[in-house]
Amino acid sequence: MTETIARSDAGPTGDIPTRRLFIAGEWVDTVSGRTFESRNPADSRDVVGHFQAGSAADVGMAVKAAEMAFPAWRATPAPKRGEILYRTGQLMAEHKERLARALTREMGKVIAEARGDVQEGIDIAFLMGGEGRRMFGDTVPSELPDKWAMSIRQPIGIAGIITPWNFPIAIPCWKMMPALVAGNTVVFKPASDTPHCATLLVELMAEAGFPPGTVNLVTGSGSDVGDPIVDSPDVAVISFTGHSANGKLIAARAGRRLKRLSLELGGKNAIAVLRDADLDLAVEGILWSAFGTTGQRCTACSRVVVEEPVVDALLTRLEARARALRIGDGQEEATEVGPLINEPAVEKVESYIEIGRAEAELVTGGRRATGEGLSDGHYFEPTIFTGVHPMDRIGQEEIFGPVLSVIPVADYEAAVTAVNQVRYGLSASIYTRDVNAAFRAMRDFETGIVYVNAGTTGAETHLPFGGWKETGNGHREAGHAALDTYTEWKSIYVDFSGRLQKAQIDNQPG
Ligand code: UN1
Repeated sequence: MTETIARSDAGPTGDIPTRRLFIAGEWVDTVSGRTFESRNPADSRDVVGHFQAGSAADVGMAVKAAEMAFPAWRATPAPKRGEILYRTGQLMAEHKERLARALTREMGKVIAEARGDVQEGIDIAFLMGGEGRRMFGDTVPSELPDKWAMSIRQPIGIAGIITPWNFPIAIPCWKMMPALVAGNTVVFKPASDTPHCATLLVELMAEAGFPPGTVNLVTGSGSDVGDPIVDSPDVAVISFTGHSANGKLIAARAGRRLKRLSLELGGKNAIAVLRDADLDLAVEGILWSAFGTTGQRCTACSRVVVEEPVVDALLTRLEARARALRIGDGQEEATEVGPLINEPAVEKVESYIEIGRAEAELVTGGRRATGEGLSDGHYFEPTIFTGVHPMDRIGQEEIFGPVLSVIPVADYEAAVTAVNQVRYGLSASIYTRDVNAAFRAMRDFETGIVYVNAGTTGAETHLPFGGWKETGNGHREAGHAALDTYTEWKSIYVDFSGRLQKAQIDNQPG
């Protein structure tokens, strides 16, 4: 493994390694020679590494490599492609602790969650490895005699994979594993906040045996690397997870070339708490969903919609527990809330605190977290507002931080209206002991994911993941639905009657 690590390492700058791009099976420097650094959000003095600041020229080479690799890769039997995914999953499992430690250092989430992030990558590698043996279409009867009808999936070509920093191992795997098992080749641009995680993942993929050019890594900014990938006439499909504003810009660019595009964007996920709910259980789910990953999940709970009779009881418990959460470096097993990703994220959260103070009542939090060991990190206190109206800005806009809005409502009908009255539709949850109310919510919530008596986070990799409305554009990740993003359907008819048979005509009466 030491040897593999050395390959991405262009040598130290002082004590700090400089990592390279991965193109055509080689670790290479950028054409420009420019680099950028990645820092630890728990301690901004800690430089994780220097990374290549790629540009359109590097993207061009990566796309060329992916293009050259495509014919042989698509011709490789899918079960054999799947075996390389299995090997990747095995290597990730062997290196799970090392990956998780690196992930916490670069992204900040607490170590238990970092292990979960890596595990989610392992799960999808194995799931999609299995798809190599199962990538089925339909075989159906023809309406005509002596005629065969079936459909098969085929790869699209080069997949441009643009990923966020909040799940820096899991999300690249969610995207690359289905793309690769289906026979596409990949140009991967990770978030500029987490290039190290991406590099470590690609090192393992190279070691697992992906042929040169099937997986290419280009680090750098969205405008210098992401846009050229989206604009490249040779990249056939784009998958992007990130902010809605960026998703809309990408959609406009990709639309000019009618590219296949899978978008996974924002959320404003709600937990509804009915008056009959087990409030202690609800508190556990709310805290975990709202303040886990410091609120930086697309699935994070940022709204609690509560029936009025239980608002006070719930709020008392929530406030006490939120105040007691241990804030600190995620490397410590006891830490419950790690830092935000960077200084602009802290400033964004602060700006919403100002908005919230004008709209509602601050219950707890609302400030940068201070104290021993926190002064060099991007820490923020778990924050709760109450008396929030469903249409208030803090009840409507994605904050992507540890800020929770409590929205009192009169009854179930008002709760459903509030849950649905946002432009996003990723995840929603209901706490109730009433089985009828639970089933109504399963039907009524306008979200791609619904939980009953559980928080809004924690989707598993074998069901479709994605949202309604402005959370996306109708595509789903994970599950076998992910293959729809990365394959073209081909319907095939074989006529073995030896004569011309006309569908819709020959078999009609008269
Ligand atoms: C995301 O935040 O974009 O369901 C992904 C969850 C995780 C995935 C979140 N399994 O919270």
